[in-house]
Amino acid sequence: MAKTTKSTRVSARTATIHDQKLERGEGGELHQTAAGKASVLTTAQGGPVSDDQNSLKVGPRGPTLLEDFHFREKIFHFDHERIPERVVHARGYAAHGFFETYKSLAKYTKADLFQRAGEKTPAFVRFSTVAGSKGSVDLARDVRGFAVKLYTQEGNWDIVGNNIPVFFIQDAIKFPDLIHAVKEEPDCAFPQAQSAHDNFWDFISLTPESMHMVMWVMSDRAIPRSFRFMEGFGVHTFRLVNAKNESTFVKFHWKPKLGLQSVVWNEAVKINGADPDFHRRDLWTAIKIGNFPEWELQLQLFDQDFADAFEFDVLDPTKIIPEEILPPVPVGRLVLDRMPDNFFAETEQVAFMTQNVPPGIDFSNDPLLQGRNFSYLDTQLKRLGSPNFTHIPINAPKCPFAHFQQDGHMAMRNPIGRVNYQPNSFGEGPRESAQRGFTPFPEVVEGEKRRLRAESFADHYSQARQFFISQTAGEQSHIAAALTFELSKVKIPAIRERMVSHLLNIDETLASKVADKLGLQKMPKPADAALPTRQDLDPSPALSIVENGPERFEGRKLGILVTDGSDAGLLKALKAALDKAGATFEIIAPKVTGAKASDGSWIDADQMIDGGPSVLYDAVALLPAADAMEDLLLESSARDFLADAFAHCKFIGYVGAALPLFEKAGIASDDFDEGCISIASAKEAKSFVDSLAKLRVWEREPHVKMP
Ligand code: HDD
Repeated sequence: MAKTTKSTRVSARTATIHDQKLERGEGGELHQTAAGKASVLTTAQGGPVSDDQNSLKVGPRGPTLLEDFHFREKIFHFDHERIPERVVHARGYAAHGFFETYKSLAKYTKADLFQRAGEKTPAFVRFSTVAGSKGSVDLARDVRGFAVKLYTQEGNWDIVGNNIPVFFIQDAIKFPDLIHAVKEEPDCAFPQAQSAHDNFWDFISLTPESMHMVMWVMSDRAIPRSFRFMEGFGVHTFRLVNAKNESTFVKFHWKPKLGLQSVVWNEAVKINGADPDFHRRDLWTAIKIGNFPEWELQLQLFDQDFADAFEFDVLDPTKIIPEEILPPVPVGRLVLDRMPDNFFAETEQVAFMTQNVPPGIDFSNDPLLQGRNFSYLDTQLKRLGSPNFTHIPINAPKCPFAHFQQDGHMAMRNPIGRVNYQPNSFGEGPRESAQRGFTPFPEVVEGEKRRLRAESFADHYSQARQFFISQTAGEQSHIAAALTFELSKVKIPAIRERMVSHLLNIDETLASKVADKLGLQKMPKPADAALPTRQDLDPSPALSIVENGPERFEGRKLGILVTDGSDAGLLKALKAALDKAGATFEIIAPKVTGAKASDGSWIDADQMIDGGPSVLYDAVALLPAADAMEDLLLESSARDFLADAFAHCKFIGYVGAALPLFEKAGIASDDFDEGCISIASAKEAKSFVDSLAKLRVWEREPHVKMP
């Protein structure tokens, strides 16, 4: 007996090192100390645990005993840690914040959150990609989900939108087909998080209604630089309903305060390798350092007369109302200022549902929206496993609530007392309120019960063309390149040709470019169209990313490459200018510990050159010392750092000593343009930072021939 006790103690000591602990020093650095005081580890039942390193065995070498309830509870719980990932939008990242109303909208809606200027409503927002699994990469070419939960005083309101204002299909009954087609092919189970494969383009090329959305998805909108720099859209037409029961149609738009920005495809591919968590790290870091992302809620408001006169059906989710025709009105701002304490508890378990609307917000008859209103409730039951998913704190309303729903798996709160029904004559429990309760807008509807698509939904190409002609020349070339890339991954030539036949109905030059790049022997006939493409729709500048960029470099990040001997004064000036612009930076050095500056001070590095390629930054500055160049020129990652920054049309600040690196990167002095800026003094460092607001030197693009 004594022998067993002794061996158990010995193995506990050898299995793990208990007496070490990392603590923060005065400068915030972590270093190792002896263990501090910790609370006592318990089982889920609250029982204190004596040994969490060794299962209960007979003798030191087993067998293990079934009576070890702590071991069994621990493993049982681990075995059940996973829940089904979302069938779409599985990969997501969320943050808490608030929505602040600018001024009362009582004229249009009785929704409580819009009644008082300055009213703050708690918010939780989840951004996502659509096609990939939970563990896929952030920079997939894909739509981004933009789901907003507002905890209003009259119940939760979910605006479950995307960063694109239209959708692939007009009727929810097609959603399973669309998603089956875009996800991994079912026999081989690849490609992951990519639309570049036969099944997707087969479905799309057989679904002309998707053409407008295809233009958006092939544009740089599908590879945003950050969640913080993208728009969000409610997509459908909804209704606002006021206290007099009058209805106004509405479309919801979230406009990022810091302007729009995307990356280029070649960059996206490299970011996915260098930092698959690029978007979530960006949001996490921005919020942690107090750069709270902000969007303005803007509404497109219109009445039935406008809807009747507008050239497309406002119930068709493949159409927009151009902002130049119906300017959106700012009504409030959304600020994200806190990360969830735990990813699973909040980001994973949050349940968004289009049917969550407070009194004063109502649906339209958009057939996609009507179908979504069924799907979201259903999917939460599957995913979260119980009708009591509203008991999970992230899903619970923050306003008072009372109902008689009871029991079921994992019930956290049941009605208290005898009465669990109404009406009752005990005078207990909640009752309906005709004044406060949700009442649908009393729209009169009639018609034959049939499976039909409205004639007014039949034009599939005019707005696709309008989107295309609203882009800058560079943006148009990105769309052509994206289509070519995607279709080059399609193995069946007939599918490629079918797609080109649709492009012919959108823009002939675009179709020719894609056909040429794909090596099509002869041009197919244009696809049959129910209606001819309208050539008279004006371009809408609001649809271009480049035209809607930021005014400053604010919220962006400069990558600064240093070596031993880098000019300390220049670095200081650069940092000060960035700080003033509201921008951040990372230091990249040959060694991750950092480098010794010209004045002997130490420069802490954030990244080693291999770990900090220039694709992770919005612009770069090269501050190497002449003495360090011989070694730096041997580093292929230093060469790539510059070559990529140049090819991706980024601004490059440099000191004279860095010039040999340009040569090594294949950039001749003749290639230098307005984006290659010498920074020899503090003054020049400041003007370099001022020029960064433009973000990219697109004029360079035709010369670097990016794909
Ligand atoms: Fe959906 C999730 C956005 C059409 C069925 N959808 C989901 C999410 C977003 C959207 C942002 C993720 C929410 C989160 O972060 O948890 N979906 C859209 C938009 C659509 C759209 C903007 C078109 C305008 N969706 C759509 C249709 C259906 C669904 C037509 C089904 C008929 N969507 C779902 C779903 C999901 C979902 C299966 C998966 C996980 C979830 O709901 O909670 O119910």
